[in-house]
Amino acid sequence: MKMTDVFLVLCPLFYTKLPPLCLAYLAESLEQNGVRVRGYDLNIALYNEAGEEQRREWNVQNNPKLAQNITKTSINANNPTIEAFLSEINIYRPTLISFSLFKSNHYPTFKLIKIIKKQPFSPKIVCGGPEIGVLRAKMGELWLKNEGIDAIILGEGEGALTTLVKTIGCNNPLIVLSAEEVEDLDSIPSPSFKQLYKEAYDTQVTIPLLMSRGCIRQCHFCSERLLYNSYRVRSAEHVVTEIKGHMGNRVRAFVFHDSLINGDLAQLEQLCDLICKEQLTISWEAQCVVRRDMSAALLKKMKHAGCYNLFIGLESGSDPVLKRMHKGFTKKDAGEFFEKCQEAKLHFEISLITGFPGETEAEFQETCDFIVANKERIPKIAQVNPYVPYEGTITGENYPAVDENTGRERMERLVRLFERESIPYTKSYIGNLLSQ
Ligand code: B12
Ligand code: SF4
Repeated sequence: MKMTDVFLVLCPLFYTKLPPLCLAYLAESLEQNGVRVRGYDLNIALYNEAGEEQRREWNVQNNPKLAQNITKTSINANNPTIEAFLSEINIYRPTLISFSLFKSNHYPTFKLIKIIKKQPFSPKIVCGGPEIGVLRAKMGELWLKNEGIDAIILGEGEGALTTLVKTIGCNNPLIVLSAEEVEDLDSIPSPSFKQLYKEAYDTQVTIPLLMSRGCIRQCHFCSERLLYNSYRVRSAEHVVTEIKGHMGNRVRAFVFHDSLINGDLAQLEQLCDLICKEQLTISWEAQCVVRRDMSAALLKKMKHAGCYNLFIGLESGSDPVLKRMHKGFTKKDAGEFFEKCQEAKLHFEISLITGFPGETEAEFQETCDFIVANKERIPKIAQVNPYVPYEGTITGENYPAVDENTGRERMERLVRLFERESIPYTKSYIGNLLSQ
């Protein structure tokens, strides 16, 4: 008897401190449409087996070496986690196995697909997630087909995956579907994580949330535009109902995974008002952009609604660099925004990029001066990285490239400045986007 339609799988490397939103969203949507689902977070399962040193390297870092190492040592039929997973394929005989592909996990994913294809019962394989479009553009469809993939879905997978599982036949060419963006985010069922809440998550105390998809800005160094075409936001009621559901499972801490929490100020205000009205005692953090039109009053409301930290992409303290980056604000706007956060007693952290194309020594010095001038307002520097061009970004080709060494050297000079001026910063996030 057929017991499952879809296995949803996430391979390492992926962040381990929060359960993965991609699996949770896809699982909930499929189930709502009558599809039987099983979730396999192989990332967390293999992390739990790993030694202490490997665990330290697992999170946050851009670490293709570790991904290759795990591919060699753990992704094989002798590994107990993989063996158990393969035997479940034979027990539940799913129609489809879905893999979520990120830059950080494609080596292990492709090896596992090859192993699955050699099993006596080998279901169709579908891949989606942010890296699938990048790989298709770089390597082509034939290459993906040769890796054992039967279908790829570009974009938000909720609707398209449901359609695919109900229609997939035995076509030979690679099926390529472009998912349509869902206009009304309230129509997507909120993730409950129940498909993932097995042993690994019993102790989970923090849950990721999503209020919006997309971004209102178009910074030239950012690959966000490859993921979403338009900015959409959920209603406050929909988000609060989800929060209350998690609170029923004793969860009180949340991290918003939105590209920015303040894309729609009216909706953000409604969310804060509703959290306060319903007296939900929760804490949360989020990413946020500098906005001239955001008031200190709203920042205070956020604080009352449980916000304890904001991550703000400043990137530079020089107006010509900010303009070239297309950040949409000036250093004056940033200084005033930080002052409002301070007035609201809202803790925040900022990130910086060194060596963006065209950045002159004088412009870099302006950033140093800005940081020093605002050191009483900025509670912490979260992250500093030399500029790295990503696929799909506008690399600033109209400006002379700053060589890699200069970018690194400026990053190191900033760190020395933080030390000298006693400005708090997160050591592990200095240069963390550089390949290990
Ligand atoms: C929050 C976040 C983080 C957090 C938490 C990470 C986590 N993994 O949960 C932190 C800060 C730790 C982090 C770290 C990193 N991150 Co990050 N992060 C994000 C962010 C802002 C949100 C992710 C999210 O939860 N989205 C919401 C969920 C629902 O969306 P989703 O996962 O994309 O899934 C949807 C679709 O992709 C699709 N889908 C997914 N799987 C599948 C499967 C199938 C079959 C189908 C059909 C569809 C499908 O449907 C899903 C539902 O709509 C995104 C940017 C963004 N706005 O999405 C970047 C992003 C995911 N991060 C990225 C990167 C590069 C990193 C780092 C490598 C950075 C670094 N060098 O340190 C590390 C890697 C850490 C790790 N090992 O995983 C890139 C990934 C690019 C890529 N091509 O893979 C993104 C896309 C940012 C970007 N624009 O470049 N990140
Ligand atoms: S860097 Fe942030 S604000 Fe700029 S486009 Fe990307 S997600 Fe939006």
